[in-house]
Formats: sequence, C-alpha cells, structure tokens
Amino acid sequence: MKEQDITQLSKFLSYVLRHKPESIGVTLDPEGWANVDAIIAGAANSGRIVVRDMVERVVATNDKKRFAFSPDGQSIRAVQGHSTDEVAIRFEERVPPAHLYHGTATRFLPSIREQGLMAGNRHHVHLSADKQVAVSVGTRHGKPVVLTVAAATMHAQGHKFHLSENGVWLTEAVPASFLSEPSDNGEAG
Ligand code: HQG
Repeated sequence: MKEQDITQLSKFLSYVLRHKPESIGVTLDPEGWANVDAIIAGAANSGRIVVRDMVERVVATNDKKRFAFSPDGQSIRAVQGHSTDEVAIRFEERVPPAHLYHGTATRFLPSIREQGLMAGNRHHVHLSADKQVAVSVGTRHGKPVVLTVAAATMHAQGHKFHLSENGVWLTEAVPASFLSEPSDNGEAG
C-alpha cells in the first residue's frame, strides 16, 4: 500500500468519522464509534474499495493518531475533531498546563481579537501544549501566527478543558481576554 493511498484513506476516514457519516450511509454512536464492516460496505457502495487490512494500517501508522479501534476491534472512531451532531464524546476533564497554544492565520486575527477563539463547525477549540504543532496547524490556513492561551487562569475561572487520546487539548471557546499574541510578550512571529 502506497503512502499516497494511506493518506487518501486517512482523509476519507476523517470525513466519514468526524463530519459526514451519512455520506456512505454509516451511523456513529454518541462516542463516535462506527462498525468497521459497515464502513467497508458503505465505501464499496459509493465506489471505494476499502479492506480491513488498509484500515488497520491507517490506524497504526497515522501521524497524529487520529483514529482508534474499540477493544474488540469491531469498531473504529476518530478520537477528536468532530463536527457531526451524531457525536458527543464525553471527554474527561483535565487540568491544563499554565499555557497552551493555538495556531491560526494572521487574517483571522481581527475577528479573534473581537470574539475570542470559537469552535466554528467543530465541537471544540483545538489547542496544543507544543508551540511547533500550533505553527503547523496555523500554516494550514495561511500565514501562521501562534496565540498563547492563559489556560491555567481560564481553568481557575471555571472553564473546562479536555485532553483527547491523541494529545489535543480541547475547550469550548477561549474569550479574547485569555489570549496573547506574539507581539504582546516580546516574541517574534
Ligand atoms: C479560526 C487538525 C475567526 C481558528 C489540527 C482556525 C487541529 C476564528 C479556524 C484540528 C475564530 C478553524 C483543528 C474567530 C477561531 N474568528 N476565525 N473568532 N475563532 N478561528 O480547522 O484549530 O489534522 O476547524 O483559529 O491539528 O485549525 O484534522 O480548526 O484557524 O487539531 O487531525 O478558525 O485540525 O487536526 O479551523 O484545527 P479548524 P484548527 P487534523
């Protein structure tokens, strides 16, 4: 199986398991689980050949560990990043580190300064403990800028944080008062 096929299948699974399960007639339970055989059958009906072996490769080798199998291996889910209303994963609450980072594009800054960080289509705002990860997330959208989130202060004021299985910090929204930009703390870009 070529690298390119693995990436394509990962994108397909992200689409189905996070956003549009109905596109191949699959249902997700509230914790995000879908039956692997149902995905394979649904994919086949829409003209895409998926075999279990390929799904196993994607789960095992995915760079961000985006997917997980259930203990019995019958089901698969995306561990975070959902937009579909079918899913409402009950993430455990966690105490965040003092600071977390959010990578975005400079063109979003005027709106973020006004509204803070909003989840948009997804269920949460995504934050990382690692600045470099935030840079690459921001780069997906344009010229990147990394915002620092005063996470411990937010948490102390009652905001809930969760940590997904693959290490992404999640929260509902980040009010602008908890955000600082690189120029606010003397750091470059
Ligand atoms: C921006 C990837 C204007 C926000 C990554 C972001 C991540 C606002 C965009 C995961 C705003 C949403 C998620 C406001 C937020 N005004 N723009 N008030 N508040 N935004 O893709 O965080 O590869 O939904 O800054 O690793 O970029 O898919 O979120 O630029 O964990 O596994 O609105 O996706 O993971 O974009 O990325 P997204 P994101 P995967």
